[in-house]
Amino acid sequence: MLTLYYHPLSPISRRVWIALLEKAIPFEPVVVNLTGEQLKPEFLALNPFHHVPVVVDGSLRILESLAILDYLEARYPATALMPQNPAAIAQVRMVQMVTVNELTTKLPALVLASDTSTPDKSPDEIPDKTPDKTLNDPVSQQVSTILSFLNEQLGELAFFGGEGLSLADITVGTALPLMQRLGVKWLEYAAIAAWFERVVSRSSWQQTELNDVAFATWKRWVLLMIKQRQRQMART
Ligand SMILES: N[C@@H](CCC(=O)N[C@@H](CS)C(=O)NCC(=O)O)C(=O)O
Repeated sequence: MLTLYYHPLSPISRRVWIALLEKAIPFEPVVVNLTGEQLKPEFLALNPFHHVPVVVDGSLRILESLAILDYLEARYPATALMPQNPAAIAQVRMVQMVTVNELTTKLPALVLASDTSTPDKSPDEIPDKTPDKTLNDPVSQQVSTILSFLNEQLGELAFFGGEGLSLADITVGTALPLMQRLGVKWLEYAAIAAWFERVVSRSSWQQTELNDVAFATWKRWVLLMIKQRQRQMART
């Protein structure tokens, strides 16, 4: 049986977790405690970059969430999560890459903006706390550009790439719930608003959604990561 090394608070693991549920692939879940277990030699032998998710299927070990999604699609095609026509394939991959390169890179700034517990922050470091309303700071402007792009890509489609759930829906659909909880709204983007309700109401999303306590823990992890990076930068 396939093994998924993951953590339930990891939004990137959640991509793979949802794909496994959608495809009804049986798997053995192994939680990797991200407060240090990922740095132990046993896990580094699986992923030298100390990240979850990792999938092991027989003698095959795969890291990088998008590579894992491609593997699952090719190996377990019965429930297809990739369209067939060239333009739709390009759209799926484009939305995945925009999520990875543009959208998720804004999450740390949004977490920082929503944090009220760090009095040592200088006001210059604190982005606007209501990005949905003002859209007047650089991060909110960038988020708005991404949402507008996604809304245009979706158009009249039910899902990115066509009428069935795709790998793009899974990739962007596991990042946007975090943005929503951090205060980003997309009321003016009607296609995104309808699509969002469509995906988050699915059983696979419901089964893997963070509760409020887990979300608060995830936010603390991100803040810790930001501080660690700031300390590293100060040392160099
Ligand atoms: N590019 C990787 C990124 C995975 C990643 O950043 N995972 C985070 C959790 S969301 C992690 O394992 N962090 C622990 C660490 O870096 O030590 C992928 O897509 O799989």
